[in-house]
Amino acid sequence: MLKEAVFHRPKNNYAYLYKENTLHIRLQTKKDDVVKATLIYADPYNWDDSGWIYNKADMRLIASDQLFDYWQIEIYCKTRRIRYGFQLSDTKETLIYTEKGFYKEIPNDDTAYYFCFPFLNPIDQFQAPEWVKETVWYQIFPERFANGNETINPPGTLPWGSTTPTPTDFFGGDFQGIINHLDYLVDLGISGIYFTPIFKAFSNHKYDTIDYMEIDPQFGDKQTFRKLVKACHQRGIRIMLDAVFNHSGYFFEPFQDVLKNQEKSIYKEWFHIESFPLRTDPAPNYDTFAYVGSMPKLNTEHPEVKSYLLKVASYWIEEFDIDGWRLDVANEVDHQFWRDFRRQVKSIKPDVYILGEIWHDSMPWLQGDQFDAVMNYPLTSAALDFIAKEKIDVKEFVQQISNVLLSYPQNVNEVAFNLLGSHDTPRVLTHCNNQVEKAKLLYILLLTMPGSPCIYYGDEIGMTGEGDPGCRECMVWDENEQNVELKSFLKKLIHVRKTEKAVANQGEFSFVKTSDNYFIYKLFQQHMEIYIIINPSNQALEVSLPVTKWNSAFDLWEEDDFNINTPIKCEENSFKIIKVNYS
Ligand code: ARE
Repeated sequence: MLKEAVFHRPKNNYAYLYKENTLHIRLQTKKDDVVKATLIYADPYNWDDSGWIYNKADMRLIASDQLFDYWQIEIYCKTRRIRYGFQLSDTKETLIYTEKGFYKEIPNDDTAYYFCFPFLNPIDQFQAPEWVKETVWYQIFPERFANGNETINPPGTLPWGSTTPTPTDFFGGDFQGIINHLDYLVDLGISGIYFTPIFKAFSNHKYDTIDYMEIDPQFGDKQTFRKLVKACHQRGIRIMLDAVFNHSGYFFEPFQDVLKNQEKSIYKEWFHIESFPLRTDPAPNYDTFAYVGSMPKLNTEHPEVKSYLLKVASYWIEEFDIDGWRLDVANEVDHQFWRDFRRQVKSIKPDVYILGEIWHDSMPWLQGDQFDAVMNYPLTSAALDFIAKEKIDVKEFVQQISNVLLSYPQNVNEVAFNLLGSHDTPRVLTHCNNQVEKAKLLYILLLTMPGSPCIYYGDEIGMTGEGDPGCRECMVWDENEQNVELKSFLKKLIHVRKTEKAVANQGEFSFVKTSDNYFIYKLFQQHMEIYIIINPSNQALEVSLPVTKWNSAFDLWEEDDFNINTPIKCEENSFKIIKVNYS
């Protein structure tokens, strides 16, 4: 056994409180090394004259990546205290792995050897809003969705869709435009909208805030925004806004005050300034987002800044009843700020969704005290590399997805913000080289994998575009120019997700079969399994489902009964969604 590869650590993604009195415990071992892993566990105070009385339970090999195997078990802890270790066997030996190292025999003279999850305090359980699990998001870049009120067009507004956007164009998208098209979103099946920033700002993207308490006049006023939120809520659509708290815009009043009064400004500590006078050339002498001089970094450790931004966060919830905050450049703001942010916003609206924009491993923010989720870009890149770009094979894709899922507790995965693209990336169909069948397979993954899926405006009608600003073209409203077939496909898929609870994050996910050119995963719920077969290859395949028990089966896509005993024909670049019931 390769002992160096064996790893476990309590109170993170390797051991966490999943639900009341229930722990998930995971273990890492070298790939293809350990053949059996058994958990040894009990209440630490469970003793008699012979020593510690422990229980044993076999763990399940749940996934593997390039280097490691991962084992998992769900344990109900009646007394809510637990010490535990692992009994590991390879073909040659059996060893006991504990917090203090490896042993040949199970030590039971002292529970101090063992890993310790001291007490399962309910308040420490990671808890995100339940509604997020069933939500299907739609991301709107307000400047480009629809122009419903030409009288508030900013100066120099171009005719809608007249040209491919440059970084500085304006086309006049606004709130009234969104209100006018809400029925379109309802028809698609959308239940949440994520808006990129809407506060008063200089640019078309509004990430350079001038006033956090005002709506940008090109979008409308507060009354129109209130109307928009209400209209959405009436239609069962939740609203998430973008909080740009890492930096302000150049024309934010406190920054303007520093520019004016330099060292004497009462706001000088609101920013991270290296020296005076402030300059932007050749590089800013103050901290910024990236090297963008027009985005001075805010000093979120400063009590006044913190108090101001927390007031902003509360205001839009209290006054407008928004349902979520997406936090821009979330990983460059201090953790303490986010802890206070969470406490504050959850005290006003306990089921508000807090979504951090982080593209990397985010466990430090997902312990239950800061964010509910992050934007799941690692899933995006695995899916695109595999299906759209054909850069990785089935095996590597499965490994990468397993890695993403194992990086977090299951309750974190259930509310992850899954996306195939955004206002920062090329559009899905462009990644797919305009092959719609590929994009459809990506949507199958997006809508059936654990997490809360988000569709970027216009992707559903087959819009294309490279990265920023190419991905920010005006929404196409002329049906003759929309890919209506793709739209109907997505509408049907959203409907399947909504009607089948196992798909909407209530089912346990696992890969069940991988071959050179296809793979199958399942979503499991009591007495029911949903199998998803994906064949991204250029050949039709005959596939059989690894089902051991079944009473009836149903093809959810074709809406027809299904005979599990006959091999399934899966066309090239195609998929199947099969529901199996058993008693
Ligand atoms: C503008 C121009 C760009 C130009 C850029 C730099 O449009 O063409 O390249 O300036 O001069 C906003 C606007 C952008 C604007 C930018 C700067 O939307 O249009 O770009 O401001 O003015 C990293 C960050 C992540 C960030 C992305 C873009 O970690 O936080 O980069 N995303 C948010 C928003 C953006 C927004 C900002 C931040 C700033 O979503 O829309 O930009 O408020 C890797 C890395 C990631 C990296 C990612 C993307 O995977 O690991 O860290 O994200 O790539 O580059």
